[in-house]
Amino acid sequence: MSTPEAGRLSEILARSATRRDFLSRASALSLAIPAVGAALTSCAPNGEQATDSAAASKRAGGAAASGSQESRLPHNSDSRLDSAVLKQEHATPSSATHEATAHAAETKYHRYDPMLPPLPNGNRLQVHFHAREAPIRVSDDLVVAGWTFEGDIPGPIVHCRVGDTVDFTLTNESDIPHSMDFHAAQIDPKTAFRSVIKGQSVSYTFKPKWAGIFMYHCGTAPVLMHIGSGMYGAIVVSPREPLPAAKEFVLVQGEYYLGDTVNGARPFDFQKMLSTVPDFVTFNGRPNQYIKEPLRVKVGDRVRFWVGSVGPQHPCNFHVVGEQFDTVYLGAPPGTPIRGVQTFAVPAGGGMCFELLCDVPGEFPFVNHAFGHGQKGAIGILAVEG
Ligand SMILES: [Cu+2]
Repeated sequence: MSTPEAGRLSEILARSATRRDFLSRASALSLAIPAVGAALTSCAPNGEQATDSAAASKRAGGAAASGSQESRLPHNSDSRLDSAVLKQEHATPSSATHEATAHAAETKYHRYDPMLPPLPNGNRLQVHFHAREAPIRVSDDLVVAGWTFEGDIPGPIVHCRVGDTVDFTLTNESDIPHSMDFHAAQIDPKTAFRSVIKGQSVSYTFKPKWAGIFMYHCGTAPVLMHIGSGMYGAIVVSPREPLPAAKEFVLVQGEYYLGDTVNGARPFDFQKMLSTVPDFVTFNGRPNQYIKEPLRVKVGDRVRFWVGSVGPQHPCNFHVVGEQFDTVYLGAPPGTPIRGVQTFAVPAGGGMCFELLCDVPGEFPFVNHAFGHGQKGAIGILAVEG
């Protein structure tokens, strides 16, 4: 970072009186650097959205933007900003905003449905997500102060085919700026993945080129804080030629780094995230939820697990106790299969597809075989009924 930018950063952070203020300013800065001067005008209410959305969509359709147009558009900075910002900050940022903890005690638990949702009719899919802070009950005795897409952790599972058109819009209902980065998109991230402030939206269109399970996440600085506070999910892109019939489940592994309870909810703690030692590791946002309520299939069923790890730090060393995968797709199915696999690691920020044929009845634990992480909640039961 150049000296004038660093000086500007120090000045703004010195004025950050509260943690919430810090987060807003840190996020707003991500809109600004390296074009600090244009930053806050990029957040001007009304009028901007249609222009920006049109520009992003146009680009997604292959049209090149001129250099001058690009320099006027708001965008996220590179990730070097994150550590630069946090070196200046003495308070410990956490996700404990008012909205993220309000009415925490009354929040109800629900199991996150792991079934792959059906494909859309036609070749076009409209997806409109809202960035919201909300308390989420992830077990009987634990509510977390979440930053979410659509009020849950993870956000909804999106399902489409290779080559489908996905029209995506994010509307921010939170005081902190947020954004959306789809790993299934090939698009200019500076504009499509840019942050928007409360009340504003960003729209873009993409056509997934490869099959697989791909992470989506908020990309607003500090990215670690936004992913670590729950702003993630998965899109499954099926190949155009259907894979063999199977019971299809989506498992998104995510880690929780939690601070002390505030207003009945435990906030996500940035300093703890930096330590990389999580309190919980979860499949679909709740520790041990599929022990309590297993995935149920029948003998003879083929099971396909779409497994993603959103991290923010750790891989998922995916294994099913008492079973073997006949097929693991390292890349886009139906290509790149490997056969006869006991365990394979899905990297943080990655996704893979695992298949097995359930020819033996029983209760089969599926785990992160890095057992410290299994012990912390990344475990469930596949119940095969005869
Ligand atoms: Cu965010």
